[in-house]
Amino acid sequence: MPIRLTEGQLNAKGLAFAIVVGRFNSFITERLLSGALDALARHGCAEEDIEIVRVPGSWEMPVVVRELIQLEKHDAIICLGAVIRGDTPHFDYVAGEAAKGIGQAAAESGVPVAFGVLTCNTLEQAIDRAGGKSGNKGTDAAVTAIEMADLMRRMREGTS
Ligand code: INI
Repeated sequence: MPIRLTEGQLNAKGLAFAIVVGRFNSFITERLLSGALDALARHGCAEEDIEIVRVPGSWEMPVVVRELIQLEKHDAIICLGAVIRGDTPHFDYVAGEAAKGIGQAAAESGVPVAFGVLTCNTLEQAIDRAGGKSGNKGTDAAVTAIEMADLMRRMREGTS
C-alpha cells in the first residue's frame, strides 16, 4: 500500500479568515496586520473573505476567538498582538493567558487559530519581528492559517 500523505496547500482562494488584532502596542500590531493582509492577498484570499476584529489587548483575545468560532463564519482565525515585558510581572499574566486561552479555544473547537502574538523582552525584539530583521510574524501567522485551513478542509473531505 502506498503511503498516504495529507497536507495543506498555500491556496487561500475560497477560504474565509478572521484577524483578531490588539490595539495595545499598535505601533507593532499594525505592522503585523499589514504582513498578514499581504500574505492573504498574495495567496488568493478575496477581501470580502477577511474580517478584522480589533480588541484592546492580547488579554481580550481568547473570549473573542471563542465567539468567532461559535459564529462559524471563518475557516481559520489569526491572532495578532504584542506583549512586551515591563518592570512588573504583568507581562507573564497577559502573555500566559493569551497563549493558553487561544490554544484551548483552537484545540476544543477544531478551528485553526494561528498565534501571531509576539511575546518579547524588549521593544527592539518586537520591531525585529514586525517587519524587521527577523521577518514579519504577522505574515508567518497568516501563512500558517492558510495551510491549516486547507489541511482541515482536506481532512474533512478525505482528499489529500
Ligand atoms: N496587552 C498587550 O497586548 N500587550 C502588552 O504588552 C500589554 N501590557 O504590557 O500591559 C497588554 N496589556 C493590556 C491587556 O491586554 C488588557 O487589555 C488589559 O489588562 C485590560 O483587560
